[in-house]
Amino acid sequence: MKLSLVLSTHQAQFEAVALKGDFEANIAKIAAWGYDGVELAIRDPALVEVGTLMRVVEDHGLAVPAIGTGQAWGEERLSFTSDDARVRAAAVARIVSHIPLAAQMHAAVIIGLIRGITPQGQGHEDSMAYFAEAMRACGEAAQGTGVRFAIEPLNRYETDLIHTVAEGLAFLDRVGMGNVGLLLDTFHMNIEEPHIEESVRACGDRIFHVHVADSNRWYPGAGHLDFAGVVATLLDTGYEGWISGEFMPRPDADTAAGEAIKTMRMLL
Ligand code: LER
Ligand code: MN
Repeated sequence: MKLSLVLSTHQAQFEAVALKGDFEANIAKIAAWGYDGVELAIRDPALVEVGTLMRVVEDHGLAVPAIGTGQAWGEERLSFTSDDARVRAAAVARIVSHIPLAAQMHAAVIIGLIRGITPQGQGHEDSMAYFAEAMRACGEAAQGTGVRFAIEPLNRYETDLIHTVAEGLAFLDRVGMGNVGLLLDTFHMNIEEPHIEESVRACGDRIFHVHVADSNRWYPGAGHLDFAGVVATLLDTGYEGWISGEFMPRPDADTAAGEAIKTMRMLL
């Protein structure tokens, strides 16, 4: 397993994005701390200079294991489950527009907050049907590209749609596409899973990506989660992918990023 850190390509409102701002300086720091890769949070690929971005990342010897897409919800309110068909179509188009970039980077595309929240007056099942339809459209658009989508169960305070691994696995069966799997985030799991290790085990080979933050969403080691148990269970499932640090920049971004890799390296 390899380690990466979440970085936004532009100023973001999402506070768990550990480092914002000066992209190249941050990439240099991430490489210097010893991370193998950087997970990029990209609101809109059309606004990103892909060539420059890749040159900076590759010059520092880093890979891009995954692309975060949640800012399109946070800042533009694009959502797979809006009650407005035009918004749903725009959300799908936005995610589909990540595919060429993701293919070039060999990155997974994260489906987190872009699924939205059930609007008032709409049934939960209608939202789930819209969500499944959107995922199938994305999965089909990525056929033959090697790009995979990682759906992230999120805690109840962020969405009403898929909180647990069990709900995530049932949803994968409903979508029925091999290029759609799960992203496990230890912060959300700590809130929603009855037993974190058992839930990791239940995923088998459907884990496409992993986020780590401690119970308080600080860096691993700053709370009370058992990361040794999580890592051992991931290994048991045969997971060979990436573990990405996605935590709050507390007490400050540099301390958090440095402490996180110390803790995670010890366990790997
Ligand atoms: C949001 O809480 C989160 O964990 C992100 O990875 C969602 O895109
Ligand atoms: Mn996450």
